[in-house]
Amino acid sequence: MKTQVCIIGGGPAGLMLSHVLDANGIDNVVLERQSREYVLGRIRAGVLEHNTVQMLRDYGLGERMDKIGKPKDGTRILWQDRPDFFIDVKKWTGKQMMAYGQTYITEDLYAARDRDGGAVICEAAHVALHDIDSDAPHVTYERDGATHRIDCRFIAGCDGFHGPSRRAIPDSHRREYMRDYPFGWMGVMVEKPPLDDFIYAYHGDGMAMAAQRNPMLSRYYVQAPITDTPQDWPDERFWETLLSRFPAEVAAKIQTGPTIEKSMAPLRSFVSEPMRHGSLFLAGDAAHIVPPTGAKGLNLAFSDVHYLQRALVAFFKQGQGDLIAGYSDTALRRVWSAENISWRLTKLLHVFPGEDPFEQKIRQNDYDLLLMSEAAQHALAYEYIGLPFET
Ligand code: RFL
Ligand code: PHB
Repeated sequence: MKTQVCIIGGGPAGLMLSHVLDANGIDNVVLERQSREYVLGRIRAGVLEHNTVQMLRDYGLGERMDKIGKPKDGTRILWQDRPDFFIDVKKWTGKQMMAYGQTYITEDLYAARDRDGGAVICEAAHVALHDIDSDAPHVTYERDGATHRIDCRFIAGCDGFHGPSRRAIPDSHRREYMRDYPFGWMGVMVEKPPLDDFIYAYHGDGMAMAAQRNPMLSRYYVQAPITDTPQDWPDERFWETLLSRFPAEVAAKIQTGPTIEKSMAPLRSFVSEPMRHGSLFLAGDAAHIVPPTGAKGLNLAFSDVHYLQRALVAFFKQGQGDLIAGYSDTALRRVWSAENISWRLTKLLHVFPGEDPFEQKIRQNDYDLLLMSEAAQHALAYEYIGLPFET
């Protein structure tokens, strides 16, 4: 098989890139290791930045989002024994966020690929990249007991943190920056109406968070030791812990019940530079991971796709290579700003095992600055909604 762009990974980054390239008349094929049902069964992000919302609308993918998604003016922070704070993105930036789950976006993207006759090959095993240093790379994979080959001009590595694309770049040309946190987020899904706002709650025992998917589906998280598994957190323990970390008047409004999903998400900050090597581009989690504090992971995947599609369209349609050459630097500027805010929010809102009273005082002082200073409120809102795309 021959195509212009071979996209490895059928998560949000790969599917969105495929959709946008197709809309620009650029031939592409998506190779996904898992079945479609598996990909659609994953429960992950729930908050979209203004830029992501705009991209979905611009490419005809906004219909269901605008129907069932919930626009949000910001996110609330509650703090044990301190006044509440609202990250007011509407007030400071004029923009809104959208509560719309990654699962819905992936469903919308698969539906659009089906409708437009996009080539998405699921259950592609042993995907391997070849000749990425050349102008004529190829990708091999196995399916139905046979080995297949796709020749292309470019490869887009959208295969997440564990995929083969990043590792295809020689170690000597790749630098990785990593921070693992000693805790994770134990998350549950429950079929009960959510609270009105997204809420991060800081408590001396650890963070808790309230999120939402739809009017009858709530998502909650508690900070837990990294070694914990869902088996360590029977529903009763989860709810007791969650409610104890929210102020009593908010806890009273949380509707608990039997959970329909429970999983542990480790927290990690990670960037691999550069995001291009020869004919291979990396986008999304293949190149970087942020901790969920700040909800930047999915939004960064979309921002990479924005810069990458722009570069590929300029190359194939106008014969210009400068955006291809600049892709990595441009994408990385936005990546690092998201890494920065996610890291700072993670430090602000979590209890770190072994931290001393000095670190606790500094954290409290960071929060007090937010309560006091309009300049600090403005700066946080600006970073939280995500930087504008560079033109
Ligand atoms: P994805 O979604 O991981 O998709 C990559 C796709 O590549 C496929 N793949 C391969 N395909 C072919 N051959 C191979 N060898 C392959 N290896 C892997 C995978 O099956 C998959 O379908 O990356 P993408 O598209 O870059 O999208 C990024 C987002 O999914 C991610 O940033 C967020 O979901 C991160 N994230 C969260 N972000 C938030 O903003 N808020 C959250 O609450 C939130 N929760 C989460 C998360 C990520 C999690 N992970 C990665 C375990 C919770 C979890 C548990
Ligand atoms: C979610 O909706 O699951 C969610 C929202 C905000 C976050 C993390 C997760 O920071």
